[in-house]
Amino acid sequence: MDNNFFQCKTGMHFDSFDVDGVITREDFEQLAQRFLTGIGFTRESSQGRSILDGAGQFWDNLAQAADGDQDGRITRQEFSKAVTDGPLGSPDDFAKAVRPWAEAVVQAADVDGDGRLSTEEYRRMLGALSEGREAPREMAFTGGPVAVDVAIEAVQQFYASGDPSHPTSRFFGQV
Ligand SMILES: [Ca+2]
Ligand SMILES: [Ca+2]
Repeated sequence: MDNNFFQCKTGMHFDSFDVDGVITREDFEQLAQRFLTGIGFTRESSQGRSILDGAGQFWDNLAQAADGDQDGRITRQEFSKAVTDGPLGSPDDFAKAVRPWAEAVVQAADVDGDGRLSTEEYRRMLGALSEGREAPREMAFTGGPVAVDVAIEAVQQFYASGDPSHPTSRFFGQV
């Protein structure tokens, strides 16, 4: 694996979470809010509460791994350190940190609760995740329902893949 690619991509993660030079719990609440708006649930719905909770756990995992001075803010430097030689040093580590968020996203997307995402449910999830940007075409399932487990892995890869050839890697643009 090209580790520079992974670091470059996670640098872009930082940019995608950050609006003011540091990432905080608030950025993840906003991530959750944007997803909820995109998929059409309110914060007060059971899906809304799960999404907010999943985003909070995603933040907790990142903070635990990267907030070196534990001031509740992850600076770019702290983030780079965790990704370069720290607890977020591999795509697997990153995928683990993403997991609670990925689970919450997929469960919310499974609107009829049948344990699978139909093409339509999957498409809505992807649209809400990519927030209006063009989603990777390869992530669009055309061949019928996808088991929840498989969809959770796809969302983890969406954030964590360190493989430049992985289709989801293009989500963050050319690197
Ligand atoms: Ca800090
Ligand atoms: Ca379903």
